[in-house]
Amino acid sequence: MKKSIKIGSNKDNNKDNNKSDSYLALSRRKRRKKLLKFGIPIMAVIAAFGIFAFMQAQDRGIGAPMVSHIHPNLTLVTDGNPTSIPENIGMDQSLYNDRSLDKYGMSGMAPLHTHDSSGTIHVESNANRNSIPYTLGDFFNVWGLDLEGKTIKVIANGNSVPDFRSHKLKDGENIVMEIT
Ligand SMILES: [Cu+2]
Repeated sequence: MKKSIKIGSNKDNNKDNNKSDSYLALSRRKRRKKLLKFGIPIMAVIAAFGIFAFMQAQDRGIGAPMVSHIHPNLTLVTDGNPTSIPENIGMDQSLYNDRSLDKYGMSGMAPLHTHDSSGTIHVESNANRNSIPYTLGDFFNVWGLDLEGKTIKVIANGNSVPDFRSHKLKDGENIVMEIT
């Protein structure tokens, strides 16, 4: 009697096991489906955010060391009068206009800036922009000096510069700009 009960219960157990196995299998399949339906999009969103944050950091040049540091010299003559170039261009808010190159600058500075009124332009960049070199135009964009309607004549190391805006800045170069 006991035996038959035992056998019976074993059978029942087996049945239950089979049932629960197939139930588990079903739920596993469902879970896999759920994972595909929700898990993958969630993972994709997380990955996208990660990539976005990384690119943002890269864009801002976070942690990027200075790789280029050159010093051209600019002499400014306005209507025949020598004009000093302000210090802290690309640092003081009032002398810091075009922000499009910020990501290449060291922290708190445009990659083109001045530290004093000597006319030394500091080009300090966290990127080697050989294919898109820094130009005198970039410097004036950062400065924000209004040159609208002015006649500009530029001589760099004794050579006449046809278009100052596209003139590539070089280390130690002496640039004379006449504004009238
Ligand atoms: Cu410098």
